[in-house]
Amino acid sequence: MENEVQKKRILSGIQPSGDLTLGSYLGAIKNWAALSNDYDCYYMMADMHTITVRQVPAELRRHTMTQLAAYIACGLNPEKNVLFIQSHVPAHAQLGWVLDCYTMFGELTRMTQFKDKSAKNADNINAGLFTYPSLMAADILLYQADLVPVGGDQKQHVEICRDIATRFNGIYGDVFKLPDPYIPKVGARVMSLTSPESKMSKSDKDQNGCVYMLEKPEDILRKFKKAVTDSDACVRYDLAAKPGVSNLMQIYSVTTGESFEEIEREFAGRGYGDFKAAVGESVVEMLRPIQEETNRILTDKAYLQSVYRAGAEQAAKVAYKTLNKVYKKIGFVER
Ligand code: AQP
Repeated sequence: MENEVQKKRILSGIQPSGDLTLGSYLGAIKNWAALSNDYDCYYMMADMHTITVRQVPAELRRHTMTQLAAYIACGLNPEKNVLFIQSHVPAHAQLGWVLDCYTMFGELTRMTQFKDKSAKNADNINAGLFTYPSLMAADILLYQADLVPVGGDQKQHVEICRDIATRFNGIYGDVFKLPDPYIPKVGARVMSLTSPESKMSKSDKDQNGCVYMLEKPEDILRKFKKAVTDSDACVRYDLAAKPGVSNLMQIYSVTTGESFEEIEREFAGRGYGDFKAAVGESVVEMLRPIQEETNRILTDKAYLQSVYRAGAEQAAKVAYKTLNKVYKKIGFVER
């Protein structure tokens, strides 16, 4: 007799809104790969979220496929993880609409991402950008996820998801499992190399602040050499007073496994030049095998297609089970 303990379930995703960055890797994908053995994992390319900001269609397709190849190259084995494209499982849009009707206008206006993105896209403050959190709640709740691995910036969206689920469960009984955010201790917020007070983002206009996962080594090294520091000339962790240096220390700590104290000792009495070069080298070495593998996988279109098709099929099975339950609870007539 099989007596397997039910594994906890994980759902997460990244928007194919640009080339993946070091932030996407350290804040998300790297941690996902470490979870595959212990959890039942669902990872998506969140293309539906991506169109809240205007995209070039061919680029969106390219980013989606590259992202899938990168997921696999980073160690997300499609045999052990369900890898799928969000728009291939229409239940996301269907539950998203239902949850829109259980999400309050006031709640959505408090979301920092909405405020940030509407400031950045003042000519396109669309309804989708505003209701992004209820679609994200649908993504998570469809799979009855226990945990949602996200960078620190997405914590607020997991919290509103819990609020929406609690409200819905309060009316209809225990339909949704309440998910918890799962935030890495180091790497949760990789900041821009040129303006370390803002997050490193795929869609950042300032290319020098952003290190891309598939970028050429010489460009990566150049960007780290130019990274903003301070006039203190001392490698010391102090997020408030030394945001640039602290960001570089965080990156170096994840790539080498050294603690902040060890890094401070290693670079004591040495200039920032040495330190920045070392951080750059460590990132290049970390990304080298991932870049080679991503480029190799990208040449095999048939394989990528088989992965996302199988992923959508597996995801849909779980998603529709939840959606059917929701439809029944709210009073929709069964088809
Ligand atoms: N700089 C970052 N540091 C740590 N984690 C990060 N994440 C993104 N950037 C960083 C984490 O990656 C996951 C996917 O995020 P997303 O791409 O779906 O949305 P985002 O947070 O809006 O990412 P970007 O790069 O900033 O995209 P754009 O520029 O399109 O808005 C999330 O878990 C996020 O925390």
